[in-house]
Amino acid sequence: MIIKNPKIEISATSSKQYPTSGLPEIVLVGKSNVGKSSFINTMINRKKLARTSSEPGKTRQINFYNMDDKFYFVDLPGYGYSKMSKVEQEKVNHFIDEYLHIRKNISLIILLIDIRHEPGTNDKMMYDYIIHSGLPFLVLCNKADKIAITKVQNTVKDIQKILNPIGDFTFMPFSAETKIYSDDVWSILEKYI
Ligand SMILES: Nc1nc2c(ncn2[C@@H]2O[C@H](COP(=O)(O)OP(=O)(O)OP(=O)(O)O)[C@@H](O)[C@H]2O)c(=O)[nH]1
Ligand SMILES: [Mg+2]
Repeated sequence: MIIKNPKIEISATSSKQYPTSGLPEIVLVGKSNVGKSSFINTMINRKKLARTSSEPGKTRQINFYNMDDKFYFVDLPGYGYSKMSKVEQEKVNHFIDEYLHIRKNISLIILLIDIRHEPGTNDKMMYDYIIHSGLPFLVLCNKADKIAITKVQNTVKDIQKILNPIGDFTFMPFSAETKIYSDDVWSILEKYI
């Protein structure tokens, strides 16, 4: 899919500011620094629409990116940034929970996991939360460019075995850096728009 005019609609700091247009929302979740904001930029071929940083904890608001008035990419703050104070982390977690809990127009959740590491406690909690929500989701193992291409498929399988031993959900590799898997991901996303 080609997005002609992607734009930030609102950087929400409270649920009162969520858009009211009713468009479907594809939401990015994952730990801090895993590449949620980069994912959005890569999918739409823009370098800087969503703010990224090598320092974790960049995204503190809930950013709604309007994609040609067809759907939103929703960029959530990351969880598990160890240098953030406990109080600040609690605030972020509450903000994430609130969005996932009350928002009715979520059409797909994309959970990003770093392909280089086993899913951590926070990832497992988020995965369980998503399963219990009953919402459609997709797991992307990001930063695939950081490991040998010959190891990518097996590493994705290993991550899936930890989170989803039965293997009945979709886990795929991704690289926001090289874009090699973005066509495969678009063909899935199109079903939810
Ligand atoms: N090599 C590589 N680097 C990546 C990839 N995706 C993201 N990065 C880098 O990882 C860092 C964090 O990316 P962000 O997109 O800001 O991560 P985020 O999940 O939005 O982080 P928070 O907003 O802190 O939650 C940046 O330096 C990106 O350039 C990838 O697929 N490959
Ligand atoms: Mg971000």
